[in-house]
Amino acid sequence: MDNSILSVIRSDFPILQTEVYRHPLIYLDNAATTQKPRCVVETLTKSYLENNANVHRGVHYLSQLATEAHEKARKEVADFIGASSEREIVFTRGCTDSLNLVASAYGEAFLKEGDEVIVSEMEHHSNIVPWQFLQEKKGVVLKVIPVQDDGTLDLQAYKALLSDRTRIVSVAHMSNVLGTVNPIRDMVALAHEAGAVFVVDAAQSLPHMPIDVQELGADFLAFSAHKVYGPTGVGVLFGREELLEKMPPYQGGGEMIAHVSFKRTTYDKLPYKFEAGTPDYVGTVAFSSALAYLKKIGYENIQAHEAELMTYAMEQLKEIDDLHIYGSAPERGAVVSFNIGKIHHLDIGTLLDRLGIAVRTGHHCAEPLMNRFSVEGMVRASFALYNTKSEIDALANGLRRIRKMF
Ligand code: C6P
Repeated sequence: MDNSILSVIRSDFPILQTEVYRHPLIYLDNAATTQKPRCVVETLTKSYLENNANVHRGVHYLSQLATEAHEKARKEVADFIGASSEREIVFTRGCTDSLNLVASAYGEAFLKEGDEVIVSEMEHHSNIVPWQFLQEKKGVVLKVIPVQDDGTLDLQAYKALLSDRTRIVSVAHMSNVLGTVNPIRDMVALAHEAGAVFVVDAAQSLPHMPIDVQELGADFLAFSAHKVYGPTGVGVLFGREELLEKMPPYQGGGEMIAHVSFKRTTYDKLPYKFEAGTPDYVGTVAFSSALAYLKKIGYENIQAHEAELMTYAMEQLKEIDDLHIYGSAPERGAVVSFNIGKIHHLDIGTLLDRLGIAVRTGHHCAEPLMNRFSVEGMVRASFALYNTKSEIDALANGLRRIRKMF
């Protein structure tokens, strides 16, 4: 990306001007959460200052304004990911909540003892633990696609795991640790041949690549707004209408009902059946600002810029003695995890922080993957559309200094 364009983009993110211990902030923890452009924060503020009323409840002016904005945001999300209609977009609290919704509601209704769920060894805990609940409650069998040394999934093993007992396959589109982008379309086709439904965890992919749920063939797809330049507290579950229609509600309360009586309660239509309680209608509208911002920049520009950053980062990191990068998948997003010799990942993260460089350290909520690579933790640098090559230089210089200290 041209430097002048990049500096305009950076000026949209006021937080990037922060100083940390007298160093300019270098924010390389984007896989945990991205920073927010000014337009998103302004939408949040404007909604609270000018447009705040509970949605779907009031006949009054403000409630109608808020409802219209919230439902428009839903339509924009549907269009953004190629859903057939707004009825397929359930607003949740985040990707974790979305995955729990599928596991709980679909699992509760359609899975029984001995049925099989397939996940992969590179999953985030959010795509493991909800399925383990079903293991405990219902005797569902959890099967795991192994990760190979290069950080790709073993697709032969995947094929062998599929059986006529497979009911669900739930896999990350992109690993939050290795950056590996999985061949979801092919994996979906195989799952469908076996008669299973496919859940895509798109928490890490949507910030970096356009997603079309029809093209992927996904039955369900989950993500968080806060990783896509949007606010915290908002997530999305896309679900094919016919599946959502068949599923029982996830939680009970206001919003999700048609009629309540002590004799019999009936539920609202899609997607409200799955949205008990007051939704974060301010957050959803701010999320639609984030999506508009992404569209304005254009995924093609984001992808080109991030690919350039990744190539540069790999070149720089490979120059550092004893630095080991985990995974080398040919298809990978803007995330790189590594260790340096025997230096503890936490020490590296803490020392980088003193230089103003924010990275994540630890198990990255992917303990099985850490076990796979026989480590307790890793250091992770993850990039976004506003990062620069000079920030990568600062990271590499910082790492060289740290290596010398031990
Ligand atoms: N990963 C990371 O630093 P929530 O916390 O609900 O917004 O997203 C959960 C989640 C699900 N799947 C994947 C692949 C993820 O990476 C995450 C969140 C962050 O890697 C925070 S742990």
